[in-house]
Amino acid sequence: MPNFRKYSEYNQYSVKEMIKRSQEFLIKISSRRTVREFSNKEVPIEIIENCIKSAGTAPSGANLQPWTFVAVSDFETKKVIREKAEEEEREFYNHRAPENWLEALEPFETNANKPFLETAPWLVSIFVQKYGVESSGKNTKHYYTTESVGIATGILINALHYCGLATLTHTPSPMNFLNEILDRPQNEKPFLLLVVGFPKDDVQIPDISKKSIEQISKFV
Ligand code: IYR
Repeated sequence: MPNFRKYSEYNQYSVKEMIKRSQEFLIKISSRRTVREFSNKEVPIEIIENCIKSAGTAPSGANLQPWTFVAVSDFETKKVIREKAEEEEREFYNHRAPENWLEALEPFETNANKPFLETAPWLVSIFVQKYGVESSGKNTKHYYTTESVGIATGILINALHYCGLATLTHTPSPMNFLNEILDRPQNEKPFLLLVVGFPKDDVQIPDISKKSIEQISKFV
């Protein structure tokens, strides 16, 4: 059992300071946009490592931290990931996707072509550990795995944005090919593939907006 200790790293602010910080954070996070075209400019590994460390601070069911982040910069590996992802995407766009799904995607002008999987300097493949495996080989239970990895991924996206990097949450479906390419065990299920780097010069983004506070919340 863990011991308890004083929460000495907690920061307390005045209400005035809290309001200011909430406004500052809102401005900062509101400038995050998904991009689909990346520059090939390198991003130092230290930044990616620190952002993954940040993601690793996320709360998780019973603190079992049911995630694995595989950061890929090796060009040959990125190339194979692109080939396999495009195979799945062609199947999706040409056969599997229902008409209304394709319609919903129209504003984003996405298609089966995924050059960013080679261009971007980093692909972070995020896996959910559906259960744990002890060194003896015995399986152990994990709890709320999807919720936990979703929260960690949110922190990762936020950390990368804070550093001045752009991301694209890419979800080729099915993504099982990532287990094979990245040599991940059976208890790990691909969650999503986060494309990370600098936006291409003068990148264009869809002119879309977020829902208002009234639309997304209710105060009772
Ligand atoms: N995975 C496909 C399709 C796709 C689906 C949704 I929902 C998006 O928001 C974006 C794309 C692709 O990556 O093109």
